[in-house]
Amino acid sequence: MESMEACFGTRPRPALRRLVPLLLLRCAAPLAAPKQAAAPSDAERYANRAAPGAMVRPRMAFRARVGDAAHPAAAGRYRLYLSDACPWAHRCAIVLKLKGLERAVAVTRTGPLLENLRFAPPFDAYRGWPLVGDDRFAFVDELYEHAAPGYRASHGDGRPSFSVPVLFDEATQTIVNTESADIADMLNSRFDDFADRPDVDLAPAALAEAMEAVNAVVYPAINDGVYRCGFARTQEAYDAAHAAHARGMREIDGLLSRTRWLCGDRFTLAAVWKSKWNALSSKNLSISIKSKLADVRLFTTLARYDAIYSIHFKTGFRLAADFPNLHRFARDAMRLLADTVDLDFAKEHYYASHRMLNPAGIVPRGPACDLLGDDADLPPALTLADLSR
Ligand SMILES: N[C@@H](CCC(=O)N[C@@H](CS)C(=O)NCC(=O)O)C(=O)O
Repeated sequence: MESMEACFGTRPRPALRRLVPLLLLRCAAPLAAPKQAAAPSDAERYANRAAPGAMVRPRMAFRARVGDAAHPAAAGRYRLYLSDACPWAHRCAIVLKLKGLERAVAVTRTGPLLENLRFAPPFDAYRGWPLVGDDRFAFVDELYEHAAPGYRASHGDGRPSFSVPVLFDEATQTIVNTESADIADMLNSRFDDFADRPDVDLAPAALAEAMEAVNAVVYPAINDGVYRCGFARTQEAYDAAHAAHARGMREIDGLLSRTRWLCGDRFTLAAVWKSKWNALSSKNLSISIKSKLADVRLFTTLARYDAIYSIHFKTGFRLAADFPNLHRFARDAMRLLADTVDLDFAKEHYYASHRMLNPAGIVPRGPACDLLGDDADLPPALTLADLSR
């Protein structure tokens, strides 16, 4: 989320380092179904407190679930508000497509520019995204206010978050959830009775621990890591964010030199993290897993990386040149997911919405970053059948 509220945390510890023991524990635990109850969000668990001026995401206000008594699963009842610019919303668009839910869940898309986005107060004029073809709401702020009257006022002088994705319940006229990880999981698992492809399963319960282990690096260091670089407000915060990001990119690139997907057909967590955790290898921790939601999450960041994050967010790397395995992964996934990517639209959003980072709103030409093209070096493209249970 493009949160601009600074966090003046005091502990200068890179986020990734704090995650290592967590990842270790999670990987060592027996595989188990995910617990639904009151699990903290990624944002809460991996809050970025690396340095004064570090970006911190606000806690998402809406975390209900389809399948709860108030929100039973049904076709034609829910609407998803998405922006093709947003990597978090992109997760949901991908799951929607792969599951074949386009007829069961309505979708409203946004225009490219956040209306009156500012870095500092006052935030009264901030409207969020314009909604395309919506006859009820012109901007996302109206949707939030309709579903939760007083939402803007509840933020006082702070900037209200009018983020997408939003999963909206037309029957109750309420927002169910605004957290992409939750929404993607719900689309994957709660709408099977209405999906064209109910057999596609992007997050089998048996692999929950393994996916979580990968996400524990991909989320803070890569998905959110690029934002932590881009919205750092001090050199110190940027340096800390960049160091954690660079480390995560190198580690995931290293993992992908050995597997096709993040949780490739078979890999040992000990091998993945061997450089840091030699002690682990003696414990023979091996988990058999296939391509899962973790890959979706990595892809949405990589698809925007060269054209946007490396320039606009000062992440400082070029995928193709600097991370050959991440680049191979992105090209491989792109063959199945190309029609969910609109890079020109995303570029316009980032460069022209974030005037505090790019005052003239100039959208750079290039760099050339066509992930499609000659794929003779890649295995046969992933198919929907490959994703089925
Ligand atoms: N935690 C949220 C973050 C979503 C998010 O950051 N969305 C951004 C676009 S990339 C947004 O809508 N920002 C506008 C705002 O927060 O007002 C999620 O993963 O769903």
